Amino acid sequence: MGVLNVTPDSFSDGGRYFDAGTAIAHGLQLVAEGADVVDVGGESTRPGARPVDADEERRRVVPVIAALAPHVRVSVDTRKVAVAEAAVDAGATLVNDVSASLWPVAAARGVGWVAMHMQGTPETMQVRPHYDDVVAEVGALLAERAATARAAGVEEVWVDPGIGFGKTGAHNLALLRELRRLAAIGEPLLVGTSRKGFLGQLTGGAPVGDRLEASLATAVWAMAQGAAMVRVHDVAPTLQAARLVGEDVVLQEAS
Ligand code: HH2
Repeated sequence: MGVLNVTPDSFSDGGRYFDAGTAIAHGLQLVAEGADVVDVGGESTRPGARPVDADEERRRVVPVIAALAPHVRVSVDTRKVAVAEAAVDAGATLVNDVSASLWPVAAARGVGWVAMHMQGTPETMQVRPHYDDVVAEVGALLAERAATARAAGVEEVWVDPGIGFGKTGAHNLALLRELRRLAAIGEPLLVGTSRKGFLGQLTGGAPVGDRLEASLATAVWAMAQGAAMVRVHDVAPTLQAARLVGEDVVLQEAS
């Protein structure tokens, strides 16, 4: 899943693809690099981000989704019913929902749904994240939401631990270490580590533009631990790294 942020303020690429034409061109580039899904978002959910008005968010994402949908599967990264509905009308077939609350839209429109775990809201989620057992608590919430969505008639449900969403570095690492427990929920697992802050902490303070290696390592780790999809900014390098590890053929040829 390639990330396409049509925002002025996303943490790693804010402002780069804010113009619709530039965003569409970048989306097509992600497709050329091999993305199976392009995830279009019009509201940053980085720590401390201010919510965006629904009309403004819709205005940002709809033209981009409409232009990309004939070329690739498009997901919409939103927390808002109105935006999700407009995105589906424009051609999106997957609702990527960091609030894990929009399953009724997916059920009503017959599209897929990603339930992502977040503690709190982006504005305050990193203030003092707390869990007694982060893996158990995240897993329980995701399992409960997935079951609710299935009961409501959603036929395609993904679960995502929400790396960095109300989690300390230690929480993120515990979740990554035990992804297999989340895969055992029985729904396909999506994981997003790309360029995130905890990778900066782990690499001795690498700035956001210097986290490719850490992003690749964690993406490959996630796939090896059962993730069915990873959400990344750098599609071509991720695909190359994934193929190297995933295809026995390549390793056999090299040995
Ligand atoms: N991470 C971000 C946004 N959406 N969706 C899912 N399912 N999983 C994630 O880990 C996830 C997500 C944050 O990354 P980004 O979109 O690059 O930044 P911003 O929120 O600042 O736009």
